[in-house]
Amino acid sequence: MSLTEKDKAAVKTLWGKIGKSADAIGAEALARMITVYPQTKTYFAHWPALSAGSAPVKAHGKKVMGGVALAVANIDDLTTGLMDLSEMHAFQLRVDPANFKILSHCVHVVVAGMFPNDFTPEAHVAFDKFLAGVSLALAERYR
Ligand code: HNI
Repeated sequence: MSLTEKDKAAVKTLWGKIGKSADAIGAEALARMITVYPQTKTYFAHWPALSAGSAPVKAHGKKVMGGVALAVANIDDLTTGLMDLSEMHAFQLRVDPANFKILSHCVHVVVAGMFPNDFTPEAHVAFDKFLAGVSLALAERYR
C-alpha cells in the first residue's frame, strides 16, 4: 500500500492546486464529518458551537489541514513526520483511530466537489493512498 514515486508526485501536484484552499477544505470536511457521522461529535463536546460554519469548526478545520500539509512535507516518512500528532491523538485526545478513515473520506468528498478538474482518477487514487498512509502514521503510537 506504500506510495510509489508516481503517487507522491501526484499528491504534490494536487496539493499545489488545493493547498491554498486548505482552511476552507478543512472547515467543510469537519462540518461534514460531524453531520454525517454524528458519533464523532463526542470528541468536540467541549466546544461552544458545533454547527457547520461555526468559529471552532473553522478553526479546527484549519488545524487539521495544517496536519495534512505537514504530512505532504513529510511524504517520504509519514510515520516519523506525524509521530508527535500520533502521540497527541493516542494519549491526550484519545481519538479512536477508526475515525481517521471517516475524516479522510470527508476530505475526499470536499476536494472532489471543490476541485472537479484537478481531482482526476489518477489524483484520486494517489490522494486515497496518501490519506490512508496519514491515518496509519497517526495510529502508530496507539500500539
Ligand atoms: Ni485531530 C487536534 C490533525 C483526525 C480529533 N488534530 C488536532 C490538531 C491537529 C490535528 C494538527 C491540533 C494539534 C495541536 O493542538 O497541536 N487530526 C489531525 C489530522 C487528522 C485528524 C491530520 C486526520 C487526517 N482528529 C482527527 C479525527 C478526530 C480528531 C478523525 C476525531 C473524530 N484532533 C481531534 C481533537 C483535537 C485534535 C478532539 C483537539 C481539538 C481541540 O482544540 O479541542
